[in-house]
Amino acid sequence: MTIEVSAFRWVPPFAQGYVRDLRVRWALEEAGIPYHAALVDRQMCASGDYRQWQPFGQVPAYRDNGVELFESGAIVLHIAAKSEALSPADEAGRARTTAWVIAALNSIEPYAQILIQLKDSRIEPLLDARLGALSAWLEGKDYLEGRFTAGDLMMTTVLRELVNSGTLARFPILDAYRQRCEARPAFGRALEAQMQVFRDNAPANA
Ligand SMILES: N[C@@H](CCC(=O)N[C@@H](CS)C(=O)NCC(=O)O)C(=O)O
Repeated sequence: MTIEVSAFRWVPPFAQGYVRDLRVRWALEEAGIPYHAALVDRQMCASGDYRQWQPFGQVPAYRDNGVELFESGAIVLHIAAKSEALSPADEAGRARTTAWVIAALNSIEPYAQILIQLKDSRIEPLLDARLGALSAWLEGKDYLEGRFTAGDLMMTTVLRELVNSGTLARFPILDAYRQRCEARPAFGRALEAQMQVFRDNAPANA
């Protein structure tokens, strides 16, 4: 079967280009694996059927021949296990890739989300400390581990959420890293695929 990835049929402009199916689309594009976007709306996400696929009623959810999954990090790691475009094949390299995917989701994203969603500036010193440490790690490197991996993919999707607030501009090494990763053709194809869905399904009054 063709891999299926759930994605919103439409979201307001501020969220377009940031919905987390982008992570999965990008991973599949890097791996050169075709997929089908299963478009959903809020009502469908609330249904019992969809919650059997994604227990929180969110996107993305994923299915292939053998596996049904939710959580973008788990999905991206699953795809990375299929493709050396996303992870070295050796055990040590795979483990480092996993560590950076989790670092993006667990050590950076929660702080970024508090700033973005709750607009709580009390988080700024904590977020800045994490971004400063990441910047020190990346100094003189193109990628987190010397080559592009799923860890860079996930980290980029987290960092790009900090552009509009001006936060990332204060960390030039991170901003240059984000732009380097976003310049990858696979990212461009993934972003365009998400945006095309929103253009095709824009409500008349949007
Ligand atoms: N931890 C989840 C988060 C997924 C998530 O937040 N999805 C958003 C879109 S970017 C969503 O579906 N929001 C609607 C909702 O939470 O009801 C993942 O990484 O897959």
